[in-house]
Amino acid sequence: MTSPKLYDFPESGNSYKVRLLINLLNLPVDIEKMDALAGACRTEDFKKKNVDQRLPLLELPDGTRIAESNAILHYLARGSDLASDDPVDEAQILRWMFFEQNQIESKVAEVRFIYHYVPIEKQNKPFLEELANRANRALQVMDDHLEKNDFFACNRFTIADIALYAYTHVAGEAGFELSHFPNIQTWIKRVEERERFIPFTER
Ligand SMILES: N[C@@H](CCC(=O)N[C@@H](CS)C(=O)NCC(=O)O)C(=O)O
Repeated sequence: MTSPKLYDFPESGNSYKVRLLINLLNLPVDIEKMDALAGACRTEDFKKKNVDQRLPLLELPDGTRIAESNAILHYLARGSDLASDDPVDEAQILRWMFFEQNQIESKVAEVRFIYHYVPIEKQNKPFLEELANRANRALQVMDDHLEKNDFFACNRFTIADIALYAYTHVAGEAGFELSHFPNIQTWIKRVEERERFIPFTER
C-alpha cells in the first residue's frame, strides 16, 4: 500500500468531511466503503483496526491508523492552506473543531440520526426536544460568529469550516429551520463555491 486508505461510511457526515477534504486538496487516498448500518465495523476483525469500531478511519501506508474525523482532517491538511502552523491560529481552528464535536455532531447530527433511523414509536420525545433546543443554541452561536466573520478561524477557509459544514448544511433534514440563521446560510453558499467542492451525495 503506497497511499493512505480511508475506511468510509458514505451516509456519514463524519466520513463526508474527510472525502470533502481529500477532494479539495486532490489527495491520493484510496477509499474503501463500508456499510456501518449493516454492522460492518462491529466485527472482531475491524475492532483490531479501531477499538472504537466506528468510521471514518484512516490507515497510513506504514499501518498506523487514525480514528476520529477531525483528527483525520488535522492530519491530512497539515502543510496546506486549510491548516496553520501558527500556534494561535491552529488553536482557533481546533477550538471550532472541538465545538463541532461537542455542539453540532452530538446534537444536530444526533437529532438527524434519530429522525432518519429510529422508528417514530421508539423516539423519546422529551429527550429529542431538549436535544433540539441545545442544537438551536449551537446554531445561534455559529450564526452570531458569522455575523462578523466570513469563516470560523484565521479569517479564511480552513478545516474548521469543513468540520462544521458537514452536519450544519443538512440540519434542515433534522427539522431545524436554517432560514432562522441567515449568516449560516450565506456561509454554506461560500463553502459550496470552493473550487473542487463535492456535495454530501457524491459518494
Ligand atoms: N466522533 C467520531 C464519530 C464517529 C461515528 O459516530 N461514526 C458513526 C457514523 S457517523 C459510525 O461509525 N457508526 C457505526 C456504528 O456505531 O456501528 C468522528 O468524528 O469520527
